[in-house]
Amino acid sequence: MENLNYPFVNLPLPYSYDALEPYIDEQTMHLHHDKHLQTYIDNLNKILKDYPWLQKMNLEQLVRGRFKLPQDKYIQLHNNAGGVYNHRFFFDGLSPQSEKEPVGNLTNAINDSFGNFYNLKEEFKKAALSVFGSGYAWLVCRNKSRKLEIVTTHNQGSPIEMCLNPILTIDVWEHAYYLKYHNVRAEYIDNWFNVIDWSKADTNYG
Ligand code: MN3
Repeated sequence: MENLNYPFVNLPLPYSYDALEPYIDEQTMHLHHDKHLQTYIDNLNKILKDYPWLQKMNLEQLVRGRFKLPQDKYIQLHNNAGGVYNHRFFFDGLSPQSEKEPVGNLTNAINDSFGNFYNLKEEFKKAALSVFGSGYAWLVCRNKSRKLEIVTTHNQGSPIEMCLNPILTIDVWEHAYYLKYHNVRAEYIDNWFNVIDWSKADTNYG
């Protein structure tokens, strides 16, 4: 990730808006990146403008931090910093040249933790479907044990707040899929598996 410090800018996607068709449609990508993520970025900058001491923090510190601010300001900061971090992580984890299955060290780690890739897919889909309302499902690892786990977060909560190392995520807010898939989140999840950048996921695993 680049541009980790204030002022935050909306970095261009690493692929064209229509590159993930037919799995994720062009119009959704435009709205999701240019409107939704842009709003998180604008709001984050607006809050930080009033707090020069917070401008020194990088994005991860802003997501993790428990800052002494008025309650409403703290909630706004937390939601918008999480919105920027999570969306960048989500978009960066997609690719039109998906390998369609795990690569590198991550392959062994998935087999160790889940038995095989098929089981991971089943469990991941179940988790992504279980998010009530808006949120994300994540493949993460614990920094010490290196063991893989699937977790979900609500709204713009992020696993980095729980000291978990994110590897892969799916955004299951309705804005991520409603235009194309309407209420059928399961179909969106199935199709998202076709555009995962497994090399990036393996790099995130390290
Ligand atoms: Mn989103």
